Amino acid sequence: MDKQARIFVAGHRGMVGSALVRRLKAAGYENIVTRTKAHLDLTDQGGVNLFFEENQIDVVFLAAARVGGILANSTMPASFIYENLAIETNVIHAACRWNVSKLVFFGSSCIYPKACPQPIKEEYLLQSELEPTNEAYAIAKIAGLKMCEAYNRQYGTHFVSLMPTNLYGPNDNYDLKSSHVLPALMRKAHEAKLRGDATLPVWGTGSPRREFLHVDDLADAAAFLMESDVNEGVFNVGVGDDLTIRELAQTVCRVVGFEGELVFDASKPDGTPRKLLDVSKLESMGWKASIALEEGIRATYGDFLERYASMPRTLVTA
Ligand code: GFB
Repeated sequence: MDKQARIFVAGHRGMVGSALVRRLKAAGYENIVTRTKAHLDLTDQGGVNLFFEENQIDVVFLAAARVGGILANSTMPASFIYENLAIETNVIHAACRWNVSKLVFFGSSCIYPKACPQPIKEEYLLQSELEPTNEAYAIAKIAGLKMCEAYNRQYGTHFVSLMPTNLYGPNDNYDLKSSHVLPALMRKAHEAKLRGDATLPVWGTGSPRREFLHVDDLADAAAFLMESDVNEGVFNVGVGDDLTIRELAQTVCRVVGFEGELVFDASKPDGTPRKLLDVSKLESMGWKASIALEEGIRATYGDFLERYASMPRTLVTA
């Protein structure tokens, strides 16, 4: 891969996009193109088309997306389906029109059916019903990967899709109304420790199982795919192992140093019972995750502490 290639990282301010920029810069890529939302609204079709017309982009990482945890997904389904469909439609179509040589699209493990056999292979897609709490987001992400396949078939483009499991790492969202479980528990445990609380509220029953991938591992997998001669397909990315939400909460508390008791709130949704990815397809090509969960959570807690002072404090705590 030419180190001078013009690489557009869409969504560079997010957790995934910022990890990609770090990874690409470390590998010596010199022409990384980014735009803030104020300068380029990816839901604006005309603006996106003009951006591609003017910028001779060689490679696209489509990491821009409306994302959120179980509560945000279930209460704002219209925003999740509209914004993600608009971003995907505009960027994928313009990338084809303006002759981008390779595009990596990022989806999510929630695209797979709720009652999937575990671990989940790529070919289980669309075999049965989706998990209702994130159906709108999943439909949008399925549309994105199907667009990549359709453009490859009709126009001979080289668009590949990565389906990461639940992600965490530096630059995560710590707003408790919209965050995923790992950053939410980190913040709650930290604040409970500061207040000297005896208990920590955890949503749901604690029994769902989740797999967690450090975002630097995802960025590494994406760079690996970009540099490979693979030009189509869907690839799961994960660590190949999962744990219960209870075990995750215990791990986060150990890292943060909160010694109180976990209290489960079964009035909050559990979501899908399990979504462990089968990662053998990417592994057979020679890529494997390398950051162990507790080590990754420790590093992420360091990042959280640096950001904590500047976080708004008007957030819900339950
Ligand atoms: O990470 P999370 O919001 O999303 O929740 P999903 C995972 C599990 O953790 C659920 C529980 O069973 C939650 O009830 N949980 C416990 C908490 N305490 C908390 C908390 O304080 N905050 C949050 N957020 N959860 C999302 C999808 O599903 O995952 C998206 O909605 C996407 O579409 C994303 O796929 C990766 O893993 O259930």
